[in-house]
Amino acid sequence: MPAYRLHYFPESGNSYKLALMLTLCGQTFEPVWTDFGGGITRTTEWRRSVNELGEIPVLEVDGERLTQTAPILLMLARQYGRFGGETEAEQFELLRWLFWDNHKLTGTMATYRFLRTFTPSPDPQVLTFLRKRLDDYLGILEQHLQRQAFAIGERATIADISMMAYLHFPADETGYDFATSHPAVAAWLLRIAALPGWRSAYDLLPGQRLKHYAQAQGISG
Ligand SMILES: N[C@@H](CCC(=O)N[C@@H](CS)C(=O)NCC(=O)O)C(=O)O
Repeated sequence: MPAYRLHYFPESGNSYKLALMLTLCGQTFEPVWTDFGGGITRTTEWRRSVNELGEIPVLEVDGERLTQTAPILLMLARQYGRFGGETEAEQFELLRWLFWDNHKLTGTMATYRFLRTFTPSPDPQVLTFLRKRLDDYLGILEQHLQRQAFAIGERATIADISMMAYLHFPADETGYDFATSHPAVAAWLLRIAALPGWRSAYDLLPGQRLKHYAQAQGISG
């Protein structure tokens, strides 16, 4: 059984992707809380000793440090024979949604939520720009999920785990009430939450949290 150590911070949906995948595959990991808010991932020392890319999460597997959630999810899916593609066509679909998620959906939602919720005075024009792009991506996902239960068909895969991670956070963090704005996305989030062993990010990733500014500022959408 490999020994996993996950370098994370609780608000990191990217960390949650790996924590959830390991959990759904029946694995445990040692949580390594990282002071992202304090700027440690920007230091030369952290980049030299933990991740040259300056990013959380980092998954240590028997002491080997791995980064970038998409290839890690693909590796875990292969190793545990869970949530992967079973044919070449499914594998292609997985990669297609994982790339789209990293580039568009997660890439934009992570930045939007961080600015909106966890920084003291976000630039409204930047928020408006990001929100417009996010509305477009969420619309694309909504249409897709009106046609099928999960990202690549009728069963959950790592594409769903990757895409749902940032969308499952509370509405006062994401700025979206999906049940109202994107009902197919909301129903899909419930289907994923019904998977045996599913747990939320704040349940799986404990420790000191970032300051939540949006509540105090009364930011809505
Ligand atoms: N594509 C990367 C994204 C990782 C990422 O952007 N992580 C965030 C925290 S959740 C980060 O460390 N951002 C630092 C930065 O962008 O400077 C992955 O899937 O692992």
